[in-house]
Order: sequence, then C-alpha cells, then structure tokens
Amino acid sequence: MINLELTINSKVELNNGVSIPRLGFGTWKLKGEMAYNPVRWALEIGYRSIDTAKLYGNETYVGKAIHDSKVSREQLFITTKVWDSDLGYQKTLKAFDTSLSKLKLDYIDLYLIHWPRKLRNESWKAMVELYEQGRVKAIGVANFAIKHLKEFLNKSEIIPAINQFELHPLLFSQQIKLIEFCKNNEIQIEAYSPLTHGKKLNNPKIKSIAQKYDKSPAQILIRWSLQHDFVVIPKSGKKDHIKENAEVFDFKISEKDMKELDSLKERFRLLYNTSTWD
Ligand code: 1BO
Repeated sequence: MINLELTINSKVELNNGVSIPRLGFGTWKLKGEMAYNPVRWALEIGYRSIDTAKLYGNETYVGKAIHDSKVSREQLFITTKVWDSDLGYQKTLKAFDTSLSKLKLDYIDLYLIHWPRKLRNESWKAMVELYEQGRVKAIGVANFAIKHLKEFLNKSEIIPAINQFELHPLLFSQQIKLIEFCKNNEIQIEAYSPLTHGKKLNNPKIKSIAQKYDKSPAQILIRWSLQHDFVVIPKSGKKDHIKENAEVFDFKISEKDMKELDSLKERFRLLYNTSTWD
C-alpha cells in the first residue's frame, strides 16, 4: 500500500518505539571536512537524519556542522557505526566514546555494527549495554545477511532495530529474501547507495520512468525506496543535488512502474555480498 502522506518530516517507528526519519542524508565518501558544507546544506533544506561512521573519517566535521546549524538536538537523528577493527566488547565501548566525542554529542540515536565480521557478538553485548544506559537510543547492524541476523535473533533479547545495506532497483531481486526476512522480523531496512553512486542513472528504464514523471533518475530511485517502506539515505556533495534528492514527496510511482523497477535484473552491486561470510 503506497503511503500518500509522506513528507520530508515523515518518520517510521523502529521495533523499540524510537522513530527515524524516512529520508536521511548519507555521508560516505564525504571525507573529513568535505562533509561540513553538505551536512549544513542538508539541514538547511530540511533533512534531520545524518548518517556517518568511523570509517568515513568525517565525524568531527559532521559534529561541527550539526552544532553550527543550530537545529535542536531533539529534532536530529544521528547514526554512526563501529568499524571492523573496533569489534570486540571493550574496543566497541571505546570506539563509541571516541565517536561521541568527535561528534560532540552526549548520545547517539542509532549505533550500527558496520560489517558482520568476527567478534560481532561481543560488540553487540557492548551495544546492548550502551542502549540500556540510554547512551544510544537504538542499535542495529549494517550489511548483515540472513544468517547473521538469525544468529542475533537467537542469541540476544535485544534484536537489531535496523539493517542498513546496499539497495536500489538493480539489486532488488537479489536482496528479496533478505528484505522479506527483515520485514517479517520487524527489522527496519535502511537503503544505502540508493543512487548507485551515479553509475546507473543512465539506465534506459530508469531514465524513461523519470521522464514520464518529469523527475530525475535520482528522484525516481529515492521515491522507489520510500514506496517500498525503506528508510533511505542518499548522499551528495552538491547543494542542488541535495535539494533535488529531497523533492520526492510531490509524486508517486504507479504500481506498474514500481514493478518495472523491481524487475531490473542487472545484478549490479557496489559492495560485498556478505551472505557467503561466516
Ligand atoms: C564501506 C562502507 C560502506 C557504506 O557504509
């Protein structure tokens, strides 16, 4: 069922009652101070959710941008992630403190395990502790395959609120089982690299659907994610693109065109398929 009431302020409630904006701003590849202006612009335009990670090397600048923006803390939703080299109980606690201090915040809205590497279970224990202390409002994972999610569902009382993974129409058919698994287990799906890093914006099917709605291919890809009930975090370093990416609430893609997009079986993937990882 298509939600016709979506706006830039729309949120979805996670499995622990915390709400996350449906549209967020991704900062992967905006390294160091390159993240500052784009985050300022995104907040000016009306985005309230900012996604960063230790790996991106920009937490200090994301922190500065959100403080300089003067948007109140309660209105913001800030996500960061624990990197592979910080997995393990003690290391995760330490990494969390470092991220918090770089961002100059006293809590994080969402803390994610970046990849399902060894020691993820130990990290999860640390994250549950941080969650119970109220230092993070929700905890989740990124790039987890079904088997990694099952392991957490079987072992922990607190289950991931989110699984963030690469998702766009060109990968949809390969991720369908994972999508269904997350939906059936109340794990919110968050789509990263929804714009394929620009690599597939020239796909003829996406272009022709974009022309039909008088929208850009990027807007079609973002709207496609929203209509699938995914949280979506497009990234851009350009102000006009950041604005354009938020102008996706004044149209809807028909069911027929959604199906056309769903069936783009290009098997295009930017990053790893973790379903073969232990
Ligand atoms: C390797 C980074 C993937 C996006 O978070």
